[in-house]
Amino acid sequence: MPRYIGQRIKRIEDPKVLLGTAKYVDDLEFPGTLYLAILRSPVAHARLLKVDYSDALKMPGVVSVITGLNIAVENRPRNFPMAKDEILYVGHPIAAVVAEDRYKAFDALERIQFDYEPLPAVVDPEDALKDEVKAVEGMSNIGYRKTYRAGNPEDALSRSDVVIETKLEISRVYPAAMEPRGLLSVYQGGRLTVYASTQAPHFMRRFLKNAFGNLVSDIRVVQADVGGAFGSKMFPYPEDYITVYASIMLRRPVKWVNTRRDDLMSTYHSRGQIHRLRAGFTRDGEWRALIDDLVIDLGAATHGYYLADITATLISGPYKVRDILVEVYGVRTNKTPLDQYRGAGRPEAAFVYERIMDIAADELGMDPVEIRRRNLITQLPYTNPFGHHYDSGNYIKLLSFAEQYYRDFEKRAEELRKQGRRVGVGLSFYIEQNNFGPWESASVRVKSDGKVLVIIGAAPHGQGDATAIAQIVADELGIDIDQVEVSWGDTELIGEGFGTYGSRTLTLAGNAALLAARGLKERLRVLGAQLMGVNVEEVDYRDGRVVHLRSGKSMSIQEIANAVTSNVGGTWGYRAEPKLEETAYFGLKDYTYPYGSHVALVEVTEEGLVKVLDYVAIDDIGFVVNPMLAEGQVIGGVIQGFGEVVLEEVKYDESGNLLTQSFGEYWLPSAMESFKVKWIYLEDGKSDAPIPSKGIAEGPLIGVLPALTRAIERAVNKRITKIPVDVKLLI
Ligand code: MCN
Repeated sequence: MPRYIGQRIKRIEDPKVLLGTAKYVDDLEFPGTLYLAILRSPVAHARLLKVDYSDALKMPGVVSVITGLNIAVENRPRNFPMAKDEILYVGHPIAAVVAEDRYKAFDALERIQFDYEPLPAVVDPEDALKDEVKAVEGMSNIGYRKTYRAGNPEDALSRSDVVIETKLEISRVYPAAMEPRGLLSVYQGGRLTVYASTQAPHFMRRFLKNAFGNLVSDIRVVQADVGGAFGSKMFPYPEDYITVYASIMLRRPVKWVNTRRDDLMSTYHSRGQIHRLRAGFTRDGEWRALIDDLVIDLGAATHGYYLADITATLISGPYKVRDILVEVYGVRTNKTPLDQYRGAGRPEAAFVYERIMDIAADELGMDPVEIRRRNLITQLPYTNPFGHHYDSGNYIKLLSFAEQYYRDFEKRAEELRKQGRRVGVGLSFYIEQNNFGPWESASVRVKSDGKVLVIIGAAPHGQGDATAIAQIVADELGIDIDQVEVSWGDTELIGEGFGTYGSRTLTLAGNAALLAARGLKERLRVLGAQLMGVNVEEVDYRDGRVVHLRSGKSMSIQEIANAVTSNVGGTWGYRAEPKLEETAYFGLKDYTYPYGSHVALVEVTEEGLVKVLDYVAIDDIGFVVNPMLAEGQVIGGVIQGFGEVVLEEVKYDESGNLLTQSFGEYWLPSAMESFKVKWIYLEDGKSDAPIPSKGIAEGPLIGVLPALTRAIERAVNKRITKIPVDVKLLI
């Protein structure tokens, strides 16, 4: 019987955070560290004519100024981490000052003169599509173009009884991690060690190796403690390359940490999609066809286009519609480049298919639950029109479960409406795609004190995966959880790995740890038998002991570890290698597809504030290893989603000036807006992994957008087609 998995075990990660002993990049100190500050463009689009940094260089404490850094950086604007001859967005790095302390570095930025000739800025993504004014000189604004076609959508649309035509907008948001991005690059004795606020150290090493492999032979990347990432610290940024370059050139440790203002303009924004669509339904609510023009606002680089691919291929969500055309246009604009944020393309898809469901329900006079029931996929596995293999579960069962809450919330809303209050209820159903692969690694090792150290290639940064993985390993080895330690985030601890993203860590690293622990049991049997002088065929591993079945003799893990690690002379000979560790890699053949339904009861006050009166999230993620950790993800994700629906929007003026340069203008949900979230989980949709889990971390942000939007729509009784919702305009 497992003792730990399935239980609400408290997080082993928390003591250092609570005690203030966690070390973020900015807490790390090396003797002789230099500080790097970035001069960023104040204009959106211009020809850069001249950068004069001679005055800056004369300032005391200034060591170096870097401009026009020219190294091959995958997919960055024109492959340069810095503006060379063309400025492409507000915040585009123009120069970097390296100085003895950060104050001197920032002071010196003010002494750099640069001449530029303004160019017209491309701001509106639909204007960009016209391709008249160029966002990047000499290049088409259409940086990415793809057609997704399935069935015969034109025909299916023409044969529909009712066609909904609408434009839906999901604004740009900023993935607001509590800790801004930062990096400390230490070049010492010919070796490069990079301490980073990253969610994927092995990934970062691959990128840095490609950029600097000709200058340094090996790169070690260490993940410092990370104060949140939400997808934004997955790929390296221009500043990372600039800082690493500076430390290699100067042969000194160099530290750069973004200010909040810099972070708001340089951390890649996300979402930024516009859908102009026509959706065809039969009179009794069957969704038959979709034709959608998807414009994604890529900003000043094209690397974020894959988000539109994810949205397009999941645009039918959990529904049976198969006649679909999505024309994807990825447009360049003079804005901060776009990349992933929690959910990465799936929240956008869910916003679209769930808006379609609710609008259709209104147009057809149908109940929102009924129209969904009518269209939900009933047979799993199911291959969707663009090749996603929805693997397992029971959508109808989960919907019926959610319906009970929906009906109850509706009753309560009715009562409140009688008192003259503006109240609405929203229900969403969503599908999630996760376990982005290809695999993850784990090593399990017995230390000299007999405790078990698990090292994973993934790099959690707040999710609590270490606790869940300790639960898995403790159960597999039949030992107490306090005998298990989990370590991660250092490319030197484990050879290869990926990181923590795509709601993959528990399933991929957790199962890798399980397989490694199984291997370790074998090693312990061999060593135990050897040390007891008996045949290995005659021993069994049972709850932390190797037991000789005939005699009842046994040795604990501690005793075996002690014998092996204190054996100075190696006197027990050469008959077995004293190997007390095992490494395993685990990957699934395909993605997994959790699903869920969110139900919200919302009031819009006289002042135009959105108050969530009740909220329930119901998910099926297969086997849940630690319900408390999963629930934590749901609560955080739902509140984050409230921000996206009600508060958060990156804003630019028509010249491309960034208007949201502080938390005064970019509003995040605070304790004031937060509300209680009830989480319920079903376990019908298991994955194929030995521990048959799927991911939870992004699902809540997918389910919340359409549920809250609908609830607000019902409260104000006006159709909503854009998030964030400008509630004050609607009341
Ligand atoms: N879990 C579980 N049983 C399951 C699935 C998960 O007990 N069947 C638990 C896990 O043990 C883990 C948590 O739930 O504690 C989330 O696990 P998982 O779904 O595997 O997701 P990841 O750990 O891979 O998290 C990545 C995900 C992503 S993609 C973003 S973005 C995001 C998110 O995590 N960024 C976060 N949540 C975040 N939470 C914090 N605090 N900070 C971020 O930057």
